[in-house]
Amino acid sequence: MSELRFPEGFRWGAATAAYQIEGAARDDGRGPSIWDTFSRTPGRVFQGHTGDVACDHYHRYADDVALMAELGLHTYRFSVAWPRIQPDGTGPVNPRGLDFYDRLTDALLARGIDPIVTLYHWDLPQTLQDRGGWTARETAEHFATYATAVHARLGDRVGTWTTLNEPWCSAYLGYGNGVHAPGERDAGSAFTAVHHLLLGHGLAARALRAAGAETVGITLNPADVCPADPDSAADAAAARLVDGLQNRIFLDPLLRAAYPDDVLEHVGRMVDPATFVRDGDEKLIAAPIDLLGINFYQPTYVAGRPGGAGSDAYPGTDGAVEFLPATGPLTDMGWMIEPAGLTRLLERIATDYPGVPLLVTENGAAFPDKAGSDPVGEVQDTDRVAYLDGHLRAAHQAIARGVDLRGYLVWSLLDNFEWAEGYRKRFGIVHVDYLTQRRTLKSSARWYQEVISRNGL
Ligand code: PNW
Repeated sequence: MSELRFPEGFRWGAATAAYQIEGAARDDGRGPSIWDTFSRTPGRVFQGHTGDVACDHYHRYADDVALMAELGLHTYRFSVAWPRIQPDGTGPVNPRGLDFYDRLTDALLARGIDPIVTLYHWDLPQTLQDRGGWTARETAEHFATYATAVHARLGDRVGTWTTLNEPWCSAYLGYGNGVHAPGERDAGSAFTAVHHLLLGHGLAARALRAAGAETVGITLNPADVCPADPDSAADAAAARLVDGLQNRIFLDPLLRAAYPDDVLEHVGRMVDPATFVRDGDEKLIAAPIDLLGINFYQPTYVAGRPGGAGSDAYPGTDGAVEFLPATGPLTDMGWMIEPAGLTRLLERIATDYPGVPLLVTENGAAFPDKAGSDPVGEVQDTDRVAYLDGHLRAAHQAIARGVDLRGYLVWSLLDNFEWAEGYRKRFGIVHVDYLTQRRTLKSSARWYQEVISRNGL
């Protein structure tokens, strides 16, 4: 296959999230988060798995940073656990919680790895949930206070800050269909949460900027929404609706300072937006950003059908939309493998929302360990190599077509706690044996190391 080079300065890295890898759920004054509560509630997570121990990264971070250095990562995206910093979500900071991220940051910098901090990857302090969580407006304000506290400690060494990871998941899976913490099921709550998450982002982004943060952004999981039949007007309308619910409801207020009218109208069938959107909010949400993080896993195909089943992850789509089942080769999540979706998505965002540099903050795949592969030697994950190779070619194609894509972060560095799926889904390029906490590079890690060193494929 022909050689493919990425632009000079392209940033190669990997991503993780606090609750998925840290463990140490009760160490050093950490308070409980909604994911502790959720995972300890029977029936919520596969086989009752929790993040209590996870990859024990809290105690093994130095070894994990050494692994990153071995792979040649330029950058590492990790999240800060809010309940380590403010155990109750408000009030005085817990210095021992900040100490951990201080040590981690220093370890990364000592190896020449540039940290990217995500301030919120879903682990809301339980105390704030008890006061309404993201359905309560005050949570947005508390989030900005927390962001300021983390920046005060790490801002002299961390240049790149993202506020939220995938607010779509927090709102729709957390408050809409209950698949994620806090497990609520109410369309009105989901839309209220969308707004307060965005408001929290805007307030935090502005506070970070005022404190001198170099690069401020947010990470979304926008969908590449495709009509089942490109010639069908009904399918196009369905695609437009889903695009509104997953993409424009976030991108428009963030980058155009206004919710789209068609989205407000759809939301209004379930809850009156005037009950949570106040004058001036959209302007606050549109605080300037320097970077937009894109997480991409698979495309979404929809058809417009009266009586269609819809999806409980997209409130109000029942009776109107049919989500097509994934086809072709699937990952262990049952997700489709269609790299062209990444090219389409990046081009679409660059076209419709020009002027913001993009970063792929997550892309990767879960595959089971193969029978016959030898975790003590190396896990032969050729399926993951093929997935990553295809998506890097797709990213390269977007760059060739003019998209300002600054880098690519693989999800994930380590096998980890895959939310409602527990530990049974493995996304890592590094294998984790949860009995011994032994890390073993998979062949995808060796392959990625080579990609980074050549800056291409
Ligand atoms: C993202 N969906 O989650 C998260 O940012 C990661 O923490 C997670 O491990 C990774 O992707 C893999 O799942 C998602 O239902 C969870 O569409 C669910 C969905 C999308 C992303």
